[in-house]
Amino acid sequence: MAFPEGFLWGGAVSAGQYEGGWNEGGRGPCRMDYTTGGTRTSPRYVTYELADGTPVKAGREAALPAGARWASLGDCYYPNQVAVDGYHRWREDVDLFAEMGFKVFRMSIGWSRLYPTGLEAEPNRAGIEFYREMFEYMREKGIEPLVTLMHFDTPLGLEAACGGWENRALIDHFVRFCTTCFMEYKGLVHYWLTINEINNLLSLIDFFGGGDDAAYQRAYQQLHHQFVASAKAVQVGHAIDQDNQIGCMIASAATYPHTCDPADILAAEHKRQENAYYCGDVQVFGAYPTYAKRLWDAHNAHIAMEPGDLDDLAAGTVDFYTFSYYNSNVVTTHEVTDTVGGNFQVGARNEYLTYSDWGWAMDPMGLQWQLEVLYDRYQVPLMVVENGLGAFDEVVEEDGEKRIHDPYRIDYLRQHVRAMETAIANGVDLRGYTPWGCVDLVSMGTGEMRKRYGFVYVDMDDEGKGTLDRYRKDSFWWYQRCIASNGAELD
Ligand code: P53
Repeated sequence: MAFPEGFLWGGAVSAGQYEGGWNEGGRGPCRMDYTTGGTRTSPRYVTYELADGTPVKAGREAALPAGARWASLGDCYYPNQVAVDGYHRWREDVDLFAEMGFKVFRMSIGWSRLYPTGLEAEPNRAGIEFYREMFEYMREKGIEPLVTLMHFDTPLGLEAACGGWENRALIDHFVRFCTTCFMEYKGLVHYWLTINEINNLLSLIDFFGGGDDAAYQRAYQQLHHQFVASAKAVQVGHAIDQDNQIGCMIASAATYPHTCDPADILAAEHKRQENAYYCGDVQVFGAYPTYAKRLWDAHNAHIAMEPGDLDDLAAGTVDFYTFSYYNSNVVTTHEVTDTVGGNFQVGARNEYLTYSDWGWAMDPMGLQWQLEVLYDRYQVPLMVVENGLGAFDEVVEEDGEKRIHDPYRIDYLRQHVRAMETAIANGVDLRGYTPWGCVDLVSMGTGEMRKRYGFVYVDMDDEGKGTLDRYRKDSFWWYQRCIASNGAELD
């Protein structure tokens, strides 16, 4: 048997991309709610009004100017405000997951559902009960929750009061939120991830290009605070329930050198250190790696730390390592004309691979490579908690039923399941697989609905039109067979 008994097959979503219900149940806003829809080639914006009422569209990470207020503008669409209405339809979705045979469902707790501004001393009971009902229902259906505590949704109230993660005040606010989650859901949830794709703070500077030293300084400082916050959360989570298994979550695109020029080999390794290992090493080993100083020096970054921070990092190491894997990237020190476009700036084109409609290199063997390298490096259990193909789907009417034929998605997933199988045979301790957007949801990068990942189709378009009804795609039945056979039947 290739996959071990008890292997956790499932799927993944995040609160901000799935739930909607952005101003219901006492929830406070987060930045995503005021972020417009984009496309592969046109960026998303945040919107606000200046004190005199002038509307402004600004870059996604822009700070709110003094006197301005976040605002939805009449001529913009904000896909995350309604998303795919998971807030009201989660029960139907959990039923569909159960029908596919899910053992695990990765979801996130919206921080601002529990703490509307992030600053409150006491949590919002409606938010607490919302997730409790969901966890209880999942348990009834035999589905284990895998819960991300923060998935790109720092409450805007905290940004207003503190400015964001560059302010170490966020550590305590985050730990208070996590403590509430561990206490309230003790016995209902055993698997936790502290911060989604924590390394994005750093690697997205690289993907989008044009980052100056100030951008790196800010990212390294924010990351330090997130490392400490995550490590404190791990300590609290273990103290509250010894059965809690708490992991990190790293975006792990494989990074390859373009040529065998030693300069390319070194450049690719340095990129991996900066974009992936830096965060994983701190969270798994509990200390900054030896190459950290080189990374900081390259951008003249100086990290403010307080006494006790390094002790916290050492005391709050994670129990397992999880990562997202969609694609690989190519790094080179040479001039290249054949580059990859898409919503990220990702370097040279890999002539051995084919690319998705959004310009992401499809590379199943890269997943095997990642699994083997990461397991050898960390020697803690691994989980692939995001993977999948963002693609256009077409709904066709057949025999009065709506069908979605998605052989491209089945093909992508099959190859990645085979890659996991090989890695396991080669000795990797892989515990679970939760493909991204198991029910269609809003793309984080582009804000599109038409970039779909799901086994379950959601009738919703990029202007907010649709019934939000759910339909099973062909991949639904494929994944059901895959799970029922524990990964043996993939055709
Ligand atoms: P979308 C950047 C780099 C790598 C993964 O992405 C990323 C991002 C942010 O876009 O996001 C992760 O939706 C993330 C999910 C996201 C998913 O990958 O742009 O954890 O929230 O939806 C896929 O196609």
